[in-house]
Amino acid sequence: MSDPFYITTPIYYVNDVPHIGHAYTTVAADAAARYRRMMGSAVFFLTGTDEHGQKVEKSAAQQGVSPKALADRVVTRFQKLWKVLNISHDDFIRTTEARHQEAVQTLWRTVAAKGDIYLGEYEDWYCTPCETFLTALQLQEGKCPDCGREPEQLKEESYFFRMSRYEERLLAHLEAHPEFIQPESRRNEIIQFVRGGLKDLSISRTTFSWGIPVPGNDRHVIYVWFDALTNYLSALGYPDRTEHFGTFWPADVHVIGKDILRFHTVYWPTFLMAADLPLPRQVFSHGWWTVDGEKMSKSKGNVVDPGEMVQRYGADPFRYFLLREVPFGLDGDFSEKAMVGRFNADLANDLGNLFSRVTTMLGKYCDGTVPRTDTSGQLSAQVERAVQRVDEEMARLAFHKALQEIWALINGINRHVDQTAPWALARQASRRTELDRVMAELMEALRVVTLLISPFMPQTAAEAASVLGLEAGWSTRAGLQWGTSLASAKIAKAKPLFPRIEADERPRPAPKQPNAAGAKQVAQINLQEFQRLDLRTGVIREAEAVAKSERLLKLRVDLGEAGRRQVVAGIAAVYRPSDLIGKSVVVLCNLKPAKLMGIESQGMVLAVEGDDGLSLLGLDRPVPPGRKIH
Ligand code: ME8
Repeated sequence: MSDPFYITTPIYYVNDVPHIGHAYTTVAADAAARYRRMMGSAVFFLTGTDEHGQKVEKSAAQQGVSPKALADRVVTRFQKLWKVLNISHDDFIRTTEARHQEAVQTLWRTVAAKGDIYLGEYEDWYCTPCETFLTALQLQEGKCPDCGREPEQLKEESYFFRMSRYEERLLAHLEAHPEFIQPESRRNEIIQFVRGGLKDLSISRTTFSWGIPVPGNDRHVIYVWFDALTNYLSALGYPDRTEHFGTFWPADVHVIGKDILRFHTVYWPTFLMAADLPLPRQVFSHGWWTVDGEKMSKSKGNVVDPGEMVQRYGADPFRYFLLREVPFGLDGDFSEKAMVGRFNADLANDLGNLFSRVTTMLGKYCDGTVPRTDTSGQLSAQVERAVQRVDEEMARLAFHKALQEIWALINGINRHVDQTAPWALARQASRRTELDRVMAELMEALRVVTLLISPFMPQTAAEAASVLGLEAGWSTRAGLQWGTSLASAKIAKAKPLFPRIEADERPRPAPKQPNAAGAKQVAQINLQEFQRLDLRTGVIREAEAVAKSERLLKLRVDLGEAGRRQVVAGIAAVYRPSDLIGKSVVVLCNLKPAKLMGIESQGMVLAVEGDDGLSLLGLDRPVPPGRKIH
């Protein structure tokens, strides 16, 4: 097997559900992994979740569950999303797994045995959202310089890592290996930081307990970043020096967002130096997504749910958009308008059209069979050049450039169709040989395009490959070579790969959980229209399960002067009848009565789908039942 390739994503915190930023890093790493597999490398692609630390502990406490229960719930959200996005990771590591905890404790012991860990006292600041120790000098007007939130002051016994010892060695490494930090601009920033002096790093905490115990002193838990970074080793079987470990360590590239660059290019290499382990070859830090020009945040309600995007546009168009829209390494902005624009222009028009017009012509003029003939024309040179350039761009993780090259080729092939005009050749029997040749060349070009898009759009490529009748194992380095492998192949009838999205038309029904971006596209109404809804406050007086239904509860809702009504609600998965008695709710009273499981429902209680299931709409302050909502 030729050169091994080990690529990783960050392991994501489980205090929050996945969003577009997580999807971005993971899709990018996936495209790189798939490309390298196609080129014949032995690839190990790792992702996972970061489940310890104060942030996760806090979040779990707020939700009234144990940190492990929170992790167990949120991890499935990540795993499901990676499935729908067709992420081809070889392993998924969770930091609560025994294999990881052992690795972290061994790394700790190794560094301690070197004399690089000592007990002291930490007296400074800590930013929990960033899981970062800060000095008073670093604070900006009392706030964390990275996230702008207020840090807490700590004074506690702590173990320290002698990071200062590695300042010179790290600088020398950064200078000798310009490829270590990419892109270049980020490298300078880190060199400046290290030149400013490395202090010893606090690497344990005593004031909370959700973490891996320090070997020999379980009053302390290991600092979450010492824990998390070690995942890149533990997934390979460290501390056992297995063949697997020997094959894949050091990692070829850690793909991360720019928010966590310092942890990966200062802390991580110095931990590894202390443990006498080789350093990763590269850390690639990509840019930051905003949404409709604004920072993404829960309070703004503009967080983009990748699952929703996949539902609306499909996994491949979403993957394509993420990697094509923004140069890898720079910041970018997400909007559905831009997404639809790319979909129609690049996917429906350029790629989709090319595929359908060429296969349709083959059906018409060649009876669906690829002519067996010489194909060494002008197209072959264009394709060979594109393959070469894509390879160069992928080596630098310049996904946007690789895609530009592929699209330049697609457009070149579309022009070739126009220039050779097979429909005109088909009208003259004397030009049969020429027509055969043009069609064979076009089909060969389609075949190579299918391979080239496969790392980015695996489903579409598989569909195209099946139309072309390519055999299993079609995506190989050898397959990228121009040839005649399709000669005499019978081509299936192709469905359009990307039916166009018309302006303002959603390809799928409105999502279950519209976010702010989604809400903007819903048609506007005026006040009179709103007032047609008879919305009133109500109080639940009785609640009982509905026989044979796991979803429904039968409620009796007090509407004050308007009397009591029977309402059937699909909330049994989240609410127990006994918890509902006395609860204030919002009721839509003029909804036409309907029968649910044979029981009449005379209205609807309003609820919203949260990340963990339904939540009933309530009132902020006590209000008598029956009041009209306006
Ligand atoms: O930092 N734009 O986990 P995390 C682009 N557990 N990428 C974004 C993004 C945005 N707006 N928001 C998040 C952690 N990301 C640690 C990592 S690794 C040993 C431990 C992506 O859940 C980006 O990759 O906060 C960023 O680095 C990562 O999510 C942070 O994920």
